[in-house]
Formats: sequence, structure tokens, C-alpha cells
Amino acid sequence: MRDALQPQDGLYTVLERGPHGAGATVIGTLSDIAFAQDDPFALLARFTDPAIRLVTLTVTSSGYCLDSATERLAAHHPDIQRDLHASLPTSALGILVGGLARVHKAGRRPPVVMSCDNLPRNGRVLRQAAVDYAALFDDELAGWIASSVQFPCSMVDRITPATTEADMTDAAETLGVFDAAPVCTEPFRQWVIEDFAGPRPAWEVAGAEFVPDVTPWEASKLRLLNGTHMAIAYLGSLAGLQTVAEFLEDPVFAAYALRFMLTEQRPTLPPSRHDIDAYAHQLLQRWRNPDIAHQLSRVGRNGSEKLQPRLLASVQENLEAGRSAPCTLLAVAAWICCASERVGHGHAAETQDPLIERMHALGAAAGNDAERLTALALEMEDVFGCYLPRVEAFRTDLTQAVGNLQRKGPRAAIAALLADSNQDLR
Ligand code: CS2
Repeated sequence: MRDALQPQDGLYTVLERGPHGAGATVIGTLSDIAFAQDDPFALLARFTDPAIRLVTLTVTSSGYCLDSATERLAAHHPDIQRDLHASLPTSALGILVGGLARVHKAGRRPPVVMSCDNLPRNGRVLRQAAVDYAALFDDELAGWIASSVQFPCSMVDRITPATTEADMTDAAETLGVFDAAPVCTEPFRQWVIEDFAGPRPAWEVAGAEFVPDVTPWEASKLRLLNGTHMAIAYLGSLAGLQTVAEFLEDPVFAAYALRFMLTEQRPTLPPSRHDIDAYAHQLLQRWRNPDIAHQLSRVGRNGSEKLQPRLLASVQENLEAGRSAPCTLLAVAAWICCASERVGHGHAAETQDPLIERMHALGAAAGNDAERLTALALEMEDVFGCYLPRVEAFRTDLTQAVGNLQRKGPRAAIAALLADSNQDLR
């Protein structure tokens, strides 16, 4: 037997870890690998293979190079600019549009293109981004993509922390062969896909659901799971914690997470027959999984791009409906403190974000003045848009939340918030 798996083996290990035990599965669905950064041509050429009926993307929201205010392609994005000046593209959008251009030129039927990323209306957004990209050099291609390619929406849910050395050792001990890239995951998995026309694998046999409209699943996942993840990432880092499970161990933080989901995010979800109460409690259980070390630093990456769909959109809807959203504002305030490194009595931790230099600069300019820090942050139209920063109640409450976090630290700020809202309920 060989001692290590090789990419050409097409195998990878999935380590499933849960409160009821662990298991390892070897997945053998990969039949070939083309790595675009090394050989973009190989990937582009695959598009015209008539056997390719589906192209799926799992590249995280940053991989779409979008302008967060308009959700359209940001043509000035460095990755897009680099593509436009190179002989072959290397961005995800560039490869996709370049591949579709080859299919169009060859007069072939296009593949179905499916986004598996955490973006609201991911299929629609991807279609528009692909059309925008094509229109940069070929209007006819842009029109063909818009009218002939199917871009179904989908919602994928499975918590998978970054692979660690320990995961590699575990995989090697379990299998007797070294795998440099095992995937460690929780037992839970869900994939909901918008119906589309044409042949496809029988994914439903493995539990995927095909539905006419993904919106209710997508909205509850983005606002409850991903939105709360962001709140946990920034408030937890300020509290000096490392993982999501550690955050949930503290009853004050757990009560905050539940209140955030049920009182502030739930009223903003589209009407559906889904049991949101049960979903929120199931999330708490999943996050508490002691065998999954989901790092806060990873969950909090690229917050400036995720704030709008996961937190700010619901703040706006709540304010417009006359509801307050103190838990959400505290999460947004925690991002401002972490990214600007103005943490007051909280713990400092490195935050990874494309806007980190701007955030550091405004942190330096604001010093310890919470009002100035908030005002400077709200000038970032690409993060906050132009509507919310003009709403007086939003500005005042956010400034207060930033000040509270800096003065009291996250735990005391949350305890005070919970005590206040309990008072309101009496
Ligand atoms: C997380 C997600 O990092 C993040 O943005 O919220 O990766 C989350 O773990 C997955 O969406 C779970 O399905």
C-alpha cells in the first residue's frame, strides 16, 4: 500500500465529528483535478467537453468580486483588472465567463451553473456578475449568457472548520494512509436546490432537496446561522475566546445568540411554514458540538463584505418596521472595534479583511473617541451604504454600542443589554 493519497487518486477523507461519536469516510467522487492558478487553460478547455453538464462554484462570497452596495460585479476589483490584462483569466468569474465563451463559440448547449456560496439569491447574483463580466468585452456573449444559461439558486449548509495538523494525524491513524487535505465536519448536512431543467445526478438520493424557490431556506440560513456566526466571531474575539463552541459555553453569550436570532432576525424572514424556533435551537446545539473547533478568526474573515446581507439588511428592516435591534447593533459595533483595533477593555485579535488598512487608519484617527470612530466607520459607503448612516437612531444607537463595548467589554455589555431588554418585556 502507498503511504500517502495523491491528487490523482481522486480520493479525500471526510472526518465527521459529533457529540455521538466520530467517523471517517473516504470519498471517491473526484475523477480529475485542474488547478486554475497553475493551469487556467486546462480548466477553460473542460467547458467544451460535452460530458460537462453542470458547473458548481464554492468560492466564498469574496470570490465573486462584487460591489457590496449594488451586488453587481466590481469591474475595478484587482482580480478582474488582472484578468482583463492577462492572456488567460484566473479569477472564478473570469474562468466561468471564459469557459462559457468557448461553449458559445463552439455552438454547444451550455452547462447549468450553480452557486453553492453564502450569498442571498446566489444564482441570480452569479448570473448578473457573469453577464457584467462578459459585457466588459463582448455584448453578444453577455446577452447569450443572460438568455441561455440556467443559474439555479442553492443553499448549502455544513460547518467545516479549517483542516488542522491534528485532523491529518487522525485521518492517517484511521486509514493507515496519509491524506494532506482531509475535511473535518459536523454530522449535519443540508443542500436545497432550485429546480432546473436538464439531466443531473440523483442528488436527492443522498438527501439534497429540489424546490421551486430556495428563498425561505436561504434567508433563515444567512440571517440566523451566518449572521449569528458573525456576531459570535467579533464579540467572542473581544472576549478573548478562540472558537464558536467556547462562546456558547457561557450562558450569557448563549442567551444573547438566541435573543439575536429569535427577537431580531426572525421578524425579518420571509413568511414560510418553517419552524424557526426549532431551527434556532438546533443551531445552538450544532455550535456547541465539542468536537468541532470552529475558529472565530476564520468565521470573522472578510466581515466588511458580509455585514450587509447578514446584519445590516435586517437592522434596516427592523428600523423601518419600528423595531429596535440592539443585539444586531452590538454585533456591528463589535466588528468596528475589532477591525479598527479600538477594542477598549476587550481583547485584541487580528482580523482578516480586504478593508483592514482603512479600518486601522480610521482607528488611529479616532483614538479612544467612540463617537468619532463610529462616525468615520459610517463614512464607508461600500460597507454601510448611504441609507443607514443617515438614520439618526441608527447612528446614535451604534455609537452607544461601540462605547459600551469599549468601556465594559463584551460580556458586561451583553449582560446589560439582556437586562435592559428583559426590563422591556416586563
Ligand atoms: C460561516 C460559514 O465563515 C462563515 O461565513 O458562517 O462558513 C458557515 O460555517 C457555513 O455556511 C455553514 O454552512
